Formats: sequence, structure tokens, C-alpha cells
Amino acid sequence: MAKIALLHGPNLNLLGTREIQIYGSLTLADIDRRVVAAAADHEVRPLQSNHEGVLIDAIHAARTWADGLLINPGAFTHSSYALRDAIAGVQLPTVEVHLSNIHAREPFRHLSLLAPVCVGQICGFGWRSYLLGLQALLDHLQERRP
Ligand code: CA2
Repeated sequence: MAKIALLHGPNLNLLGTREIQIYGSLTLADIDRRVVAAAADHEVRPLQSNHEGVLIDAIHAARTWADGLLINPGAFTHSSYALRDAIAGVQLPTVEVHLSNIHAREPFRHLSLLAPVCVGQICGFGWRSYLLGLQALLDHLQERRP
């Protein structure tokens, strides 16, 4: 059984209330429920924060209990060297997910500062990006077990 920290960055607590044409109509609680259900016997602990330092602390803490990180860093994707260093520092396999296709949006969203320190990135599939990311992370963890 794998243990996964599910992290959501800034403004994702607003999901389902506005910008539905971009991010879909599910709330963050809906998405968390679906990820937890899809994880079956694996453990998923969700956390959302609008604060960079809280996310960094959660990444550091995950080192003591989690096998991997599934993260939608929100706009910190495009701006946070500190989150990138945290992910690189804890050396936990990390999958970056986005609801929207960041490469098909404004140019500033095309660059992810985190992608180079992640196992991979999944974007553009709405809430299903999280399920695809979870499956990719679990498969990755399974394959690297001796
Ligand atoms: O597509 C994604 O998942 C993003 O990570 C979402 C971020 C955005 O800054 C990234 O470029 C791509 C923004 C999340 C904001 O979510 C809202 C939801 C409802 C209303 C307002 C914002």
C-alpha cells in the first residue's frame, strides 16, 4: 500500500464556483473524494493551501510519511523556485497535474518551473488529470520497488 500526499495550490479552493468553462464544475472536495476512491487501498492525504510556505512545509513533512507526491501547484507552477527546491530536496517521486492544458493558454502558463524535478506532468483533462496522475504515480512507485 502506497501513501500519497495530494497537494493543491492557491485558489483551487474556489473550484466549482467560477471559471467553470476552464476548470470544470466539480469542487475541490469532489475531486479529493474521487482521488481517494480511485486510490482504493492506497492512502491519499489531501491538503490545499493558498500559501507557498504551507505547501513547502507539507512537502517537507511528507518526507516522513509519504511514498510520493501528487501536486497541482496552481499559479506557483510558473513562479515558485522555492516549491521546486522543496520537491527536489525531499526526493519523493512527484507527479504534477493541471486541470487545464497550460500549454494551450497564455504564454506565462507554458513554463513549469516544477516539471524538471517531477517524474512527469499531466494536464488538460479536467478533474481526470488527477486520476491519470495518481495512476501514473502508483505505477511509477510499483516499478521502482525491488
Ligand atoms: O489548470 C490548472 O490546474 C492550473 O494549475 C490552475 C491554476 C492556474 O494558475 C495554472 O496556470 C493552471 C489556477 C487555479 C485557479 O482556480 C480557480 C478556480 C475557480 C475560480 C477561480 C480560480
